[in-house]
Amino acid sequence: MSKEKFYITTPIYYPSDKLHIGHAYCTVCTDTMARYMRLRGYDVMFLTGTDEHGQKIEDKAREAGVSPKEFVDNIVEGPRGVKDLWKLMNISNDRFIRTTDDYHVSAIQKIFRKMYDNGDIYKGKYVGKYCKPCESFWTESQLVDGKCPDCGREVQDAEEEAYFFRLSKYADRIRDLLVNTDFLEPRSRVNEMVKNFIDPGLEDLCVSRTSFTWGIPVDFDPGHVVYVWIDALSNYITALGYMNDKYDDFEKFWPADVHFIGKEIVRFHSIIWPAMLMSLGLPLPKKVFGHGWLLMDGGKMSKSKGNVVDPYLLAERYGVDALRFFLLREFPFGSDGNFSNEALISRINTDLANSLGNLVSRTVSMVIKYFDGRLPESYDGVEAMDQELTSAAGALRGAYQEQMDAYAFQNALGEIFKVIGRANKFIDETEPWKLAKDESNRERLARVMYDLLETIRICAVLLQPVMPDSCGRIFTQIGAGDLTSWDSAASFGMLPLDTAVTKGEAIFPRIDMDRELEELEKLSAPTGPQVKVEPVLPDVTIDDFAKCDMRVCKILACENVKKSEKLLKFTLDDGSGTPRQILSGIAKFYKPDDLVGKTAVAILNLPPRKMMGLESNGMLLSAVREVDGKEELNLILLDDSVPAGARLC
Ligand code: ME8
Repeated sequence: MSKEKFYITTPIYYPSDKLHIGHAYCTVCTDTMARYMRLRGYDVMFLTGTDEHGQKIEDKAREAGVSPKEFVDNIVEGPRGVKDLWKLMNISNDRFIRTTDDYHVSAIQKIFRKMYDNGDIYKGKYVGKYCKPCESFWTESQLVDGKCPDCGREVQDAEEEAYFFRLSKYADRIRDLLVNTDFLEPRSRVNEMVKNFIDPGLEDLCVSRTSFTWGIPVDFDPGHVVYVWIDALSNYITALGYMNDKYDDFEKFWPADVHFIGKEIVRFHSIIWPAMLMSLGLPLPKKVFGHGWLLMDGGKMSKSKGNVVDPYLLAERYGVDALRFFLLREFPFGSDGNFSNEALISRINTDLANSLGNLVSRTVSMVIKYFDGRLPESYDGVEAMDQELTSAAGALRGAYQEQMDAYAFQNALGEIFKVIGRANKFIDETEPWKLAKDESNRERLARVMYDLLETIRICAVLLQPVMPDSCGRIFTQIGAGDLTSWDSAASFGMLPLDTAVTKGEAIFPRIDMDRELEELEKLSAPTGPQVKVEPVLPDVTIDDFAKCDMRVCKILACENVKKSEKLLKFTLDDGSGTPRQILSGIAKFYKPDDLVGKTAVAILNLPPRKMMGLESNGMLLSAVREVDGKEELNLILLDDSVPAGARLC
């Protein structure tokens, strides 16, 4: 009988910066689901990859002085890049797609042409707003307070000839899909989509660009590149072989069982993606699940905020499995959660070191101490000592499955740790060290040990999708042999009575919280000064700019203003022949004598202003920024060869 299929995907990542723990979160969750379905016996296809086109990458590459392809190659394939990270995190993806792969590029051109040929893509003129960081087009009505509704940043005016996709045509079908089926989860995200995007009226989507080149060219209209989201979303089918010969798995695996994605890209996956598939005449994915964000101090992690957490650092320090476990156990999958080093260490100590690790090492040590490492072949009819424990362990697989099938990883792990907690309590209650003192209790003692080993085994079988390596080590220590399958966890008592254990190293060592927090702080402290970069202000016109009369001025004299700690009084040659007086609040940063004779820049046409009884006619220009929380300032000084009165433009 052929196995049932299961196709699961992560979003494909933008290789514009190194990935952070938030990216690892989604991939670890997807990996756990894929491993769980493999454990259940499914034929799994797990796809991940990178989304490599678009203006943002073109800009970043230019800044770095390399070609866009070189830029993304380094982040995807280079040391400590995306692929290295997934290897480190033990991600078991079956396929990795890069949207710069040739087969994907030509498939996108065919997909675009197919939608053009069937009338769903047409040529028009785009007039609207564009958010560069999100690479998203918006209409005026979609903006929130005039800003990008996704990221809250400033948007730009955009007008150009472009191709459009008839999204509006699919509005009713999409509404029906969202409202009347379980396509999108959690359900709260449905209301968001309907209220924000469908109710105001779905407008046709601009799906080509001409203002940059780093994208997949529209083959029948060179000069246009395909909108990056059309390119990116299609990865889920091109990676199976849709419209290409590279793979031949489309018939087998499409439609996807679930796309796991972050909440900010739900709009693309639950509105645009199904509409594209409808246009292509393809079946829709069975489910889209929009998970929450890992937050730092209540805000989203982002490189520009400087609050990203490095998964390499944590995995190398505490072990990949401990980090994977933390991500799944600590945060409910559908909601946001606050990341902190303290929560990570405390979770590792409580659940892994104290609870699971301790249970394994105590049990194995006792079997070695009391039975020389091997339990007897029979216990002379001694029944399980604790019905509550054995029935909880026997029923665990069912309870766990119910939660896993609902993507409730936190609860699924919660079920396992309830049983682990019960087993630790069982040791305290039965006090094996007392039973061991009396030879007549030998069978009862063996039964206690057996119940513990079997409980550990069942828990480890079910923990495998989350901590594959550590479970392998547990199996070795408790002598589980090949009893590690899904079927072997169906009921209590499959482990042979005369199981032999092997002492090994502690699987989850306890972490010294205070010392580690201090270390982590040091390790993640930025090297070099931290400069706070202010966001760019809204646009002004060139005419506005031209109204500012900025000139080169020679500093003829400079002195402190009496009774003022801040002000310096400058006498300047602005080229007009009449000396100009300007007061500037920079006394904290310069000694007057050091500035005399220097060449500075001033804006001259500001209205005169009185300070400390003296008139200031203009303002000297300085570069100001906040470094490590303190204001720093540099007066703008030019080469002395530039003459007084020269205008800045
Ligand atoms: O969105 N917490 O790529 P991306 C949780 N290329 N998840 C987070 C996160 C955080 N702090 N930060 C990012 C893209 N993510 C597109 C996808 S799919 C056809 C194209 C998640 O690299 C984010 O929610 O910006 C998203 O699901 C994923 O990382 C990739 O983000």
